[in-house]
Amino acid sequence: MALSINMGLLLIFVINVDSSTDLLPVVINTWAFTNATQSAWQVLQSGGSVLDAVVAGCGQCEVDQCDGTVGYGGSPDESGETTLDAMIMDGQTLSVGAVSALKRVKNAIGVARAVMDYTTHTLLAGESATQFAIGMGFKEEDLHTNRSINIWKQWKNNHCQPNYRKNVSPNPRKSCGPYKRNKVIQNDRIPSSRDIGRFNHDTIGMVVVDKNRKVVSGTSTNGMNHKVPGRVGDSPIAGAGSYADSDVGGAAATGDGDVMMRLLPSYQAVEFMRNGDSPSLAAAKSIQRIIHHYPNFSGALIAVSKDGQVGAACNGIPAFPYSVINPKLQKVTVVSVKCI
Ligand code: SD4
Repeated sequence: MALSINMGLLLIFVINVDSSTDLLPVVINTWAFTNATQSAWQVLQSGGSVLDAVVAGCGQCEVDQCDGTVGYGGSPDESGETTLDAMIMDGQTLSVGAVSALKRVKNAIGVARAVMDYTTHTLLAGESATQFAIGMGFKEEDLHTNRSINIWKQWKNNHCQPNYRKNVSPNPRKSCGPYKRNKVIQNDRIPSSRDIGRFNHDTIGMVVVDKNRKVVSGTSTNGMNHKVPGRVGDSPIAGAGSYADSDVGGAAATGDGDVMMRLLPSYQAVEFMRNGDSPSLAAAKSIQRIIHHYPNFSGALIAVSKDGQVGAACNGIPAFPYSVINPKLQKVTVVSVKCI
């Protein structure tokens, strides 16, 4: 904003740079996945769209196999197979493209984008999502690696622990399957949440806002180690894994997806921002709402307003790092927030 004041002969120009222009465009993503942040930023710098930036950023993590929990070769399910969840959401149109339990295709975020661009659906799942991807020209590949095979073998040798089954025999806390249903069902009085740490359960969740305040969010993950085959987490679910609305801003989540998809924390954070909360407060209030129901919840949320203000909140780990870049920072910066 430039303001000129005519004071008789003295003409004073006061240049007041609106601080929000320093904050846009912005790329923010979960964890210290800085290559992903940089890739998204480069797309914006070379004139690419916000959608392209999110696809490039999340796609970078799929190639890098960030922490082994994004992309191929991680989180083998009970049968040893890696399957992928991803989504992208356009805050201008509220269009969403998502894939869940995607098999044998590495570029899950690319397939999510294809669901958005080439169908009027929102989410494709499992083997059918794979067939859609192949039809759209994505390469069919084996997602196993030596690492994922070894993780699976160790799990088998460790009596299939940890294990996500319940109310079945033999006791899933001690033995591998096959399992049969118990006659008596016992459900936890206080719902539990799984132990999620820095290296066992990380999703890339990204939000990009361009200088025209267009907001796009996305996620990509291989889910949870040793999940029951067919399990889908929060990451491909709009409002859970991420949410974007260019009227307000965006948010993205990481952590225990089985819990988060019940409380839609990304949607909730955007709604808190719509009602006037800062991104930090909106993220904290969304995490608080989860803790109210699941005190042992492990996970984190990033949030960004359409003006480029950023914030994050977390629970169940000591601290949560996220990566961010904007014109003010000039380089990708990892910020750590202390958890609740
Ligand atoms: C899920 N939220 O599938 C995802 C995975 C994750 O950190 O790590 N998030 O539950």
